Amino acid sequence: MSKERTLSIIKPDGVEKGVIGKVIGRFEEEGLKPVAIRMARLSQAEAEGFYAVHKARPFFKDLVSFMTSGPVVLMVLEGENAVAKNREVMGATDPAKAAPNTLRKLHASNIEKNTVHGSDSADNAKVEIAYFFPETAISAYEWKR
Ligand code: YYY
Ligand code: MG
Repeated sequence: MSKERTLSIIKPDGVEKGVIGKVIGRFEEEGLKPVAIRMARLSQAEAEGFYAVHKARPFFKDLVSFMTSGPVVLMVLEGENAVAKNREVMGATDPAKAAPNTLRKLHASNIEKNTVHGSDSADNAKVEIAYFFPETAISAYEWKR
């Protein structure tokens, strides 16, 4: 086990449904400590760059359009095995296939409007965190609870 960081995004549907607090609260309960948080409305170029790996996929255009449709909450989460832990708490990409009590099962509407993003590997997490946050915007602190 090692302390790790991952990038989380509360997508426009999560912001619109008013579950920002519920999602962040769940991360805190699960040992995923927010060390940077910023609300933003992504530009088309930012969303396209962020999801560049999916550029050739049939859902790319709709994904970019959805991700720019309203504000998002960008977060860096820190914790033991944060990448895998966050993916576990998020649940499967398609909420219909997501395990009970995962964020996507609880809040997502469909495979596109699926409430949260999470990095899928430690290497990608580093790239995704740097895409949105300079190191100086990340706050180191310890939990006392
Ligand atoms: O990492 P994760 O978000 O669980 O799924 P990805 O396969 O990386 O796809 C990124 C994003 O694209 C997904 O969260 C929704 C959207 N998407 C889609 O709209 N339709 C698909 N068939 C697959 C993915
Ligand atoms: Mg992914």
